[in-house]
Amino acid sequence: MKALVILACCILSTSAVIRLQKLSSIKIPANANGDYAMFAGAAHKAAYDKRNRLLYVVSEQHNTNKSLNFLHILDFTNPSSPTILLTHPFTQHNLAGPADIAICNHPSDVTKDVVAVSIPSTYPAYNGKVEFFEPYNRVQADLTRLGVVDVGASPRSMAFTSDCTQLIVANEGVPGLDGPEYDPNSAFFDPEGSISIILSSKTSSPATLKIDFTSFNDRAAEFVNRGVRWVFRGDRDNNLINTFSQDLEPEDVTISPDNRFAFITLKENNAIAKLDISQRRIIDIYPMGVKDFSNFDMDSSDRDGESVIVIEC
Ligand SMILES: *[C@@H]1O[C@H](CO)[C@@H](O)[C@H](O)[C@H]1NC(C)=O
Ligand SMILES: [Ca+2]
Repeated sequence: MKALVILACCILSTSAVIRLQKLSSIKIPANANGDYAMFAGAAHKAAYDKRNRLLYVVSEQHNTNKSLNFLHILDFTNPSSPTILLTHPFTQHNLAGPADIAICNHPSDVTKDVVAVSIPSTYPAYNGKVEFFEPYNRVQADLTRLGVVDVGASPRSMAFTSDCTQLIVANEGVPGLDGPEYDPNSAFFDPEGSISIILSSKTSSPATLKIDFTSFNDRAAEFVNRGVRWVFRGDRDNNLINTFSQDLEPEDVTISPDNRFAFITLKENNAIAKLDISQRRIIDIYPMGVKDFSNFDMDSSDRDGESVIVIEC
């Protein structure tokens, strides 16, 4: 079972202390029968629609059992007792379940509000999609699908510019087989990590741009020297070369308040990429450096059967 816990925040201005207080919780079912289950990933990612006081919750992607992939729409008019208004299944052939959900509430124009769901392919080698919806309509009790577009391999996190006209998508490009495990013809493949920019998502076939990291390949040594991790470089015994750009894996996106830049974490590479949104160009990759543990207590092994706190490393 996975439950959403709803917290209320009260800021005490005199001392600037933030205290969180539990208001309510709601269980999210793991399948269409309404059953709850442990470790089912029923509540994986959420996005809040502040105009309509709705919470959109997607389940974790199930590649093999498509009957477990959902978007739930919750009524948050009263956060003390949220309810599920609608459950939308994702059952498309060749696609896994949703990886992330994003909503844009336009500052002044309600007709520009839009919901996006990123959906990877069943096999990581292939490109995924982003599907667009109108926000849930309470009067009609209906979720209208606007359209769907192709993005890069294994799309994950997404962020809208504040005017809702551009959606930035991190396509992680995780390595894996290009077919089922039992099929001897399935081969290992590591797709390019990339960023998609989707324009005017409220049309039935929005324009998209895809930006990858191949232009950084001839500077790979420089970035590695600065601390960017290039984890899998290939298997030379088997003549497999894996480039720097294939190894960079965009994970989470956030956009600067002035909408000029997107910052994209490259988790596996311990780095952050900076995208100039209007120039459509990744302008730099910043290494995150290493953490000095010498002043922290740490239990560095889960295999010794006990908790040994190492005081000095
Ligand atoms: C998929 O999940 C449903 C709902 O829990 C279950 O009834 C079904 O047996 C599962 N199918 C497979 C192939 O695991
Ligand atoms: Ca990759």
